[in-house]
Order: sequence, then C-alpha cells, then structure tokens
Amino acid sequence: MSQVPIWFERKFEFSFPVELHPNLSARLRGTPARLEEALRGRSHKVLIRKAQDKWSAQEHAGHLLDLEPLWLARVGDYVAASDQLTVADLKNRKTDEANHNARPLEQILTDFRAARERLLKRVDELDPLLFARAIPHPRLKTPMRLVDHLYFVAEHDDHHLARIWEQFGQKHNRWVCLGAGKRSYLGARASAWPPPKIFSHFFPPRCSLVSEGSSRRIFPWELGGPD
Ligand code: NI
Repeated sequence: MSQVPIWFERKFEFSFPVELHPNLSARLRGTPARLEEALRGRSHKVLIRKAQDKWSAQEHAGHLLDLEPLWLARVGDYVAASDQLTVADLKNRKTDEANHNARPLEQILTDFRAARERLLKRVDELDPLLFARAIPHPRLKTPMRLVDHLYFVAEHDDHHLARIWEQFGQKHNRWVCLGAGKRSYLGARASAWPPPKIFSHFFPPRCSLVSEGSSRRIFPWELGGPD
C-alpha cells in the first residue's frame, strides 16, 4: 500500500506571492537531476519491475516525459489568455501505450532533460506580469495563476519521484533468517515485522531485514529479531 497521497485527491491552495516564480523555476530545473540520481546505476530488472500492476520506476519517469507537452501547452494558454487550461488525459493512456519499459533508460532521461529545458526556456522568456494571470484548471475548477501552475507541476514531479523512491524502498527489503542452528539465506519480500509465514518452521525464527542487492556478508550473530 502506497504512503504517497493519491494525486487526483490532492487539494491545492495557492496563497503564496507571485514573486516566488524564480524559486519554482529552480525547483522545476532540478527534477531531471533528481530523476537521474534515483534511476541511474540500477539494474534493468529493478527499473522495470511492476508492483501490484502499478507503473514501474521507469514508467513513472516516462510519464513525467509524457506530460511535458501538456505543461508547455498550458504556458501557451497563459500567453494566449485562454478561457481554460488545456485538458489533461486523466486516464494517462499515453503512458500506458508508450511501453516505456522497452525503451533504454538513458533515452527517457535525456529526452526528459531536453523537454524540461524547453519548458523553462519558454517560461524564462515571458513577461513577468504574466505570472499573475489566472486561468481555471479544467479538473480542479479553480483559477490558477501561472506561478500556481508552476507549483502544480513541481508537486506532480515530486509525486512521481516519491512513488519511485517508495518502490525502491519496498523492493530493497528482504528477510534473512537463521534456522536450525545453521545459517540459512532465505529471502522474501516484506517490509515489516513479523517476517512472512514461510519462516515459521524455523525454531526459534531469528530473522532480520536486510537490503536486497547488498553484497555484504551477513554473519549468524547479526541475524536477530526485530530491533
Ligand atoms: Ni502523474
């Protein structure tokens, strides 16, 4: 069960001053680096692993890339003084159909970095007065200033980064148990005490949670109960 709040249930209140727009641009500019830090160096297997039919880490990254044209179109809405911001595809079909798991990770990361640069270049070129212009958001029905929309995009970035980190955290845990007086390296995915039933035939079950992928050798005296 994810601890990250459901995106479509988020409520937004915008009361910060419009002058914060350079800070929000800085936050948006940092997302490619944070995404790269989260994903690079991990095995392909870990990157494309889907938990409970949800998106894999690589699909979350691909989804961020998929949404860049929408964010760019919405900046255009502020310039054109549209009646409403461009509508998003709430079913995220683009991401489901893109098969991001079949693409090289580096391609997704490079494309996202380039797309985000394009978005910020566009924002940088705007007349500062435009940041205060407000247009209704089609789903939330509330007027959003351009500066609010930058905040909205930054929060959306963080939402998916949080899901990525959460997935890696869950996958990283595995139980190692000692049974019948000898070391037994048994693993099962779990994230909380008590260990899964599979270990119940060990008496006494002495288990600890270790990081999957850690090559550190675990000694019998390190295998204990919960801390
Ligand atoms: Ni999303």
